Amino acid sequence: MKLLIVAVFIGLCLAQHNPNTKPNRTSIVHLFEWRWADIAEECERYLAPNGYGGVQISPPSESIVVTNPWHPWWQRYQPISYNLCSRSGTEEELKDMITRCNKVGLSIYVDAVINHMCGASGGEGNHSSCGSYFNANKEDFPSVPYSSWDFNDNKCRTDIENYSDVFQVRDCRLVSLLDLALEKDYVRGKVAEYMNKLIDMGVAGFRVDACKHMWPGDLHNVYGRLKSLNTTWFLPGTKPFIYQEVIDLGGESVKASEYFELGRVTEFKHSAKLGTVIRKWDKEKLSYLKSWGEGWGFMPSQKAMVFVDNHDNQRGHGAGGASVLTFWDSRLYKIASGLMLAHPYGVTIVMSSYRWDRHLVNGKDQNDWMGPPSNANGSTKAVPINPDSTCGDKWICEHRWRQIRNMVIFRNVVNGQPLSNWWDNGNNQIAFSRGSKGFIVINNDDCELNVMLDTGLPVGTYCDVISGDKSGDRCTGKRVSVGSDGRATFHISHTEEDPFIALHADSKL
Ligand code: AAO
Repeated sequence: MKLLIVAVFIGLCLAQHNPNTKPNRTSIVHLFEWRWADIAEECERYLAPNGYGGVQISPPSESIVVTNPWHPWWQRYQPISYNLCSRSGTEEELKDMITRCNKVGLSIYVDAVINHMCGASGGEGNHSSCGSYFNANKEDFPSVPYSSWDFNDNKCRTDIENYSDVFQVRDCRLVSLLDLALEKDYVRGKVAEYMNKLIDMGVAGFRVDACKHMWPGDLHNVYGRLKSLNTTWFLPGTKPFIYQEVIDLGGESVKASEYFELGRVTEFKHSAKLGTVIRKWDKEKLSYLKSWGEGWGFMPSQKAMVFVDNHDNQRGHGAGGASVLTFWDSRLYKIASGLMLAHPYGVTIVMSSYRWDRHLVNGKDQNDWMGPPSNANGSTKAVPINPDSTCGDKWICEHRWRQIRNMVIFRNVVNGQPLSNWWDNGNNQIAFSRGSKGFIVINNDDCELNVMLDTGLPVGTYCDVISGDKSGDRCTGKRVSVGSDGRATFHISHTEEDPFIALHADSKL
């Protein structure tokens, strides 16, 4: 019994579920493939003033450099060492970015690739982002160092073929990536050393890659070795935020729930289902969202990380399939983002992408490997900012779209408020409030919306933050008058580019 109490206590101490964002900053943006120098600028010039809480960065560890295909984005998911030079910049640039973002109140989350090293066919040489020598055939990575003793070959030397066999999933190779033996004290130590170095540099937490392929007990041990966060930026004793990538759409041997105790977990059902509902596939309707969240069989809200799309499923990798909404379907994408950010479920991640030459053949993108906008030598291009505040050079910057940015602010304003005043027309017109702080109305039907609704808001005139912005006492978008009874009349045509309206306490005129 005593032992059990101690075990529970240790479990609670390890529970790293708090995103460590500044108060009332609720959302993280994934600046996929951005250079460190650009992220630092973006924290200062855009993310801080617009209420973002943190940034998920692409893997900073040294990776293989692949030239066939030409510098694919996924080369960064093949570590060669834990040195910190990557396609996004040098260790100094990384450090500078973490410091500058922290200074303006933005937390940095590192995508930690600790399940494996490069692919078995990675070859031998110095084709790595810091130029370190390695030999994939011999499993020799001297810059860590790891040798063939540090891999799971004694358990399995083949690729995962059967996802219903838990031993295969966790001991064999994910798409031929050399699988680290995380049960070994030495390997655990090296991984923790890498993560602790980043903690010392000031990061607030980690997205842990491919957790399905690691035993929860091994992760428990590694997380247990992590330091508290750097006290220059965080309160003494603050644990790193951990969110684990586990794809669980049901029907496999590994369950997301096995990882709940260790940190948050990515809820892929949210991404797949949100796309299905907004596309109105499978006879789904917005009105069914009344029970969105746990009511749809999702994991508990306090364990969930949610997103409309991620860097994998926006290009057909990972899971979610064709229903997943991306910037390519911008109208529906904005509705999906609005819904996710208005709804209290989970901790939200906004995706920020780059455009590539998508080439679909029978639904499969032949160019799903294409990396970020690059120079001839493969180095990543800077993100230029246009005078209208959009991004140039194929950087999409969804996080700068007015509708998405303003819904991130909406989520901050309504933080902690319950979902209330639900209304729907039995079809694809819905509305709900977050307590008395915010209200959203969506029309995804093929007919007009004309209705008077209880908003839960105090009397006054509000600026709709989807069609415009409040600036001073002016509103560049639609105005909505809420009566002393909390009711207001809404008109939304189904032909509008953005068929939804959002009002909140700070958009009151
Ligand atoms: C590249 C090449 C490979 C080559 C390899 C080594 O593409 O051909 O063999 O190098 O040389 C990324 C890319 C990979 C790339 C890799 C390394 O996506 O293409 O391989 O970098 O460069 C599984 C994992 C999940 C993983 C996902 C992609 O469980 O952890 O695959 N995501 C992370 C990262 C990702 C990265 C890695 C891991 C590796 O986010 O960017 O890979 O570091 C099922 C399973 C899922 C499984 C998927 C895909 O999903 O449930 O666990 O994800 O299959 O294999 C329905 C089902 C759904 C199912 C889905 C797809 O939706 O309901 O459950 O279908 O079948």
